[in-house]
Amino acid sequence: MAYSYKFCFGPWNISEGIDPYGPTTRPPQTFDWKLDALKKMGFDAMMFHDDDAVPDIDSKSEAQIRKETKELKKKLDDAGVAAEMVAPRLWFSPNTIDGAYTSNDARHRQYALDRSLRCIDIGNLLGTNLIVLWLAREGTYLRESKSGRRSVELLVQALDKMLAYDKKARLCIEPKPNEPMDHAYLPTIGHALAIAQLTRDAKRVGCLIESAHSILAGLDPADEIDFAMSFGKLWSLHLNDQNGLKFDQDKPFGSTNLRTAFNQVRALERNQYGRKGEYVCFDVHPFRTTKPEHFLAHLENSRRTFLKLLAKVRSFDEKSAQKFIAARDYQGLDQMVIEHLLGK
Ligand code: GLO
Ligand code: MG
Repeated sequence: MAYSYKFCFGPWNISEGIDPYGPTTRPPQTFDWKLDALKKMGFDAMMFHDDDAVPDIDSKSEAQIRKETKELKKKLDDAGVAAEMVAPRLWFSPNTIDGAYTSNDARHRQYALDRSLRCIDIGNLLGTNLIVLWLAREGTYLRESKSGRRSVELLVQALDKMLAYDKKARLCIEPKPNEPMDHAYLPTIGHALAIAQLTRDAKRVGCLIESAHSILAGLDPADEIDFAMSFGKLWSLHLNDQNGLKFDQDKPFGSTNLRTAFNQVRALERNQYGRKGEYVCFDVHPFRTTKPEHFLAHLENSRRTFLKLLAKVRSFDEKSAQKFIAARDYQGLDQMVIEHLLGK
């Protein structure tokens, strides 16, 4: 039976075009502008970093954090927009230069943990128990600087403390193999689901697949979706696109490889992603060349492409495909897929 998907993005996805080689190319927009845009475009939810919810969070008291989070919740309620998740931004502060949970400095590890627990509080006030952990700096530039074995232990300790702090929190690991690190400790969905097994409550540790991150790991994002969903562990999703093994590009969904995008939508359909309330989020950025008047095109286009591919998935001639498969005529199957995507 056909069902529909719910869509989401984060305030950071309306970005200004800065890159390591040049400044911004578009003016910044306020949070209210972004929320209004999300609502007008008919998206269902917003994802948050802890400091998207409470700017300058490190300089604020717990009482102030609660107050500002409640104000945000009211804004979201008035707009009829849900908070999908909250993620601690553990890669920006002077305290996380050497990693967060795996820093060699115990004070910095404590900072990361404290901030993660505040993040769980923020999630509770915003009505979500989903905590996304993109472990940006948990890895090394220099292999000899940390012990991989000890880093796994430190990661498990940190996850355990979060799980113990709130019995309802669900931790959702977003793996990425590199960037900013040379090598990250949890580069793939396999790693994320494996480390979940070492924690005190594996049921509450799941994962988030980002298309670009899978591609950077040399994997097929559709296979990652099937794998994670075989474990019932795909709790969120960052669809986007990526042209090979380069810097993280966060291109609009389907922008580089339509067939890979088609196969991701196919995997989502066959596994009934979204049935338990999960959202399809787009972690995409405007091209640096984008003019301010086209500020939102990458988001609208990503959803549009998703929906068009969904129609392609639902109209795929499965019977004919099965005939090709039974005859081991994969040449025929290949052409059938290509022509289906090309259309009449
Ligand atoms: C970067 C990540 C990043 C996270 C976000 C949520 O490569 O994709 O955008 O998804 O910070 O934790
Ligand atoms: Mg992401």
